[in-house]
Amino acid sequence: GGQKMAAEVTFNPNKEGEHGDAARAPMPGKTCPVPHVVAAASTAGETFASPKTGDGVPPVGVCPAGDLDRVRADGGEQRLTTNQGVPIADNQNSLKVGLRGPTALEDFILREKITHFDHERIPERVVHARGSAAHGYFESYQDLSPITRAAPFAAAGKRTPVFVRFSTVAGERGSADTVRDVRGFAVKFYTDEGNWDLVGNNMPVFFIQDAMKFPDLIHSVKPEPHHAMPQAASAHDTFWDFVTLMPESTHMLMWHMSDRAIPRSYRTMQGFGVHTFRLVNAEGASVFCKFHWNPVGGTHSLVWDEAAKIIGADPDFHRRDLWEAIEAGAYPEWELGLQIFTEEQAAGFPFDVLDATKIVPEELVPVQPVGKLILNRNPDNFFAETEQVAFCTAHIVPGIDFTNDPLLQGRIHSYLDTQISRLGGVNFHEIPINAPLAPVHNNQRDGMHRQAVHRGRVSYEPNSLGGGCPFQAGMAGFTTARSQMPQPPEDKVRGKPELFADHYSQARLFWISQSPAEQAHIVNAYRFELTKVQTPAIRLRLLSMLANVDPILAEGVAQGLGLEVPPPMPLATDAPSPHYEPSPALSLLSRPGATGAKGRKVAILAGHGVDAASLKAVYADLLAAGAVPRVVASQLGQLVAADGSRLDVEISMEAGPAVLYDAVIVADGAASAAMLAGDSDARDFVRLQYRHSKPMLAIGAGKQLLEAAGVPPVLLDGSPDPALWCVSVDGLDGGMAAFRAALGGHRHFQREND
Ligand code: HDE
Repeated sequence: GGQKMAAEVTFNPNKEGEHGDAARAPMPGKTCPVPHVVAAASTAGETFASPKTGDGVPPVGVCPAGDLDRVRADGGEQRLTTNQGVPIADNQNSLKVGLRGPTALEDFILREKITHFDHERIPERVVHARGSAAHGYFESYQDLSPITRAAPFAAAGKRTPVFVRFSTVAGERGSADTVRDVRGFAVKFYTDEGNWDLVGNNMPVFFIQDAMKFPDLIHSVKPEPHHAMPQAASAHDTFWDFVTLMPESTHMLMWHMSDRAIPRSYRTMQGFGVHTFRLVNAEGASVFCKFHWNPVGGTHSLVWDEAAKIIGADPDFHRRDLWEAIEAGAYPEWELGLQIFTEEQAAGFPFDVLDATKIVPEELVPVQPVGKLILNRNPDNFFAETEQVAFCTAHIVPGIDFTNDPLLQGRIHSYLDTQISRLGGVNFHEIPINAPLAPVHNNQRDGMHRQAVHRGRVSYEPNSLGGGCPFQAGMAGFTTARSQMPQPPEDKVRGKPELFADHYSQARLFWISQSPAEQAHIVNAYRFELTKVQTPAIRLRLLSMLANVDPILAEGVAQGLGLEVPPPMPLATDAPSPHYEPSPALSLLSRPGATGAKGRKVAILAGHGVDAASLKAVYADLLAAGAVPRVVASQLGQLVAADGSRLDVEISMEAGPAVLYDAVIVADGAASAAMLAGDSDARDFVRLQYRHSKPMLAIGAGKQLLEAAGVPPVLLDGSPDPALWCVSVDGLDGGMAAFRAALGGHRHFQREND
């Protein structure tokens, strides 16, 4: 055994030439053998293949965003050079005057390397700094040309390459994924007529109504400026001070306190364009439109205790989930839905469609599915693609147009502007991930880092020396939609339309549309956040806001804070507030998803003496269902099963704690169960699975662990737990069928009693 191990360990063969006189003559360029992935693909990888994380090698010849081969760099089987292509003999030692002497200033190799390193970082995004992205495509279900001439919708089955970046908002680039926050959902369509960026969020409304307030909002949520705390959290005084002084944020706060703010995965959250946009057809006729992305896997979230623990267990939880799903071929999918309505219809709504704190309820305007989004390729390089991608709301294509939403109007300016400092100048559109597939021809010239080499002497228009080229596209080009309603002339004014003053009726609509479990989570989230707030007056102000939403909500939060509900905050309008019926579409439970157990992670807890046959059977069963089983034990190595066979442990409970799995199975085997029952890690594991309302299955003796952990088989009211099964090996088939069904569904919150 020892000998076999030693043979597999690789050592650095260059080390021997680094010391003393041997260092005067460079070694003849020995290299370690390039890892086996070379054989598997034509490009050599720098990482070792792993079935869990992928081999890091781009799939050869698949590049939906056009041919990036000209910019792909790969050092496999190449010699080391400087940035000028000069071969480097020794990458270990700086150039010294004698072995113990000072380093020479002329060591341009050292200086080039260190200088480049010193400038490796670029400014992170001021918001949405933490993100993960993937390539894929959008496929239109039908020809939508009667309503829009936008290229992606030109024909049924038409595919448009996309690059999609998901993000949190408040945290810095290195912050954790599962914090309570809004998630960005930004889609770049590389269309035939240029790039279209739909820069949305996973919630359909926003905190503020006017771009003027955005810097204030973000300053309030970011770490407080004197001590730079807390990181990636809204649970602090400045945020709640600001939003409770801005009653227009009430509706968005309901979403922000809901489970939407702690998604299970990027794959299981909706996306929204938020603003009302316009769709324009070739005749110039336009309709209003709201964009919805609905995940095929359904809408699933974490619970707060779990999300908080995942921050420690795996701060990259969402990034890893997205990466692994794509590497495993379980491509995330969303359906694009449109809510389409006319200006005349909009004029009759009880809210203003230019107000980004309002939704258009699906009962009022149904969501029509028009296509699907599939993410099927991970980036080759995080920095080059995910970090350098520049989304801009100003990037629209013929067939899409803005509305006068004052939040959107401000964004049109902000996104292009911010790239100039973040990406170092006005030529960020030439960075490969940002470059459109459609050709670019204009008379813009020069600027920092210009890549294009423009030919000829003409860089103006009109010109005769260049034959008048590039020429105006005329009707084939981008034109702005005309309003279909007469627009009276108006004075310049700083203000808002009257309907913007209704701050509460849609917050109430959201509240009354939630299931009891979701309502309880909202109350608990407010309680948590406001407990972290240190200023009592801010807590009271929040309660006075909630008193305008719903008495049960206000009372629940007040109780949690040990306060009485104060009188409601004065309303900003005397107009009677519109009445809404509950909208089932607003509950996460309305979308269980169509992908079942696929991609769900299952821990199989086992110890020495495990029953190997039943463990292997459930493992195979889960794999066949597309789930991701893992044998989890006290430590790595092999388990000696009851029948004397050996089983590999895949991860320990220390490295793979309960919060990282969607469900747990406790394996059979008397000795195994006794070992687990005596292990406090194992007891904690099943307690947390229980507390987080996840499916649990104990096979045979495995039940002993649940008993030792005090996990009850019945609910408080005495009824059987709907997602906990103790089965004998004989009853395993039935137990697994029930377990698999539960795995694909929503959590069983009946267990929760706060
Ligand atoms: Fe953004 N936002 N935002 N935002 N936003 C940025 O642009 C801004 C807003 C959203 O993955 C910045 O490139 C203003 C709403 C996403 O790269 C910046 C206002 C929505 C992303 C900016 C808003 C969003 C950003 C920072 C109010 C949902 C990440 C870096 C007027 C519809 C995109 C950057 C990515 C990023 C400004 C409000 C979504 C500073 C001024 C509403 C998904 O330009």
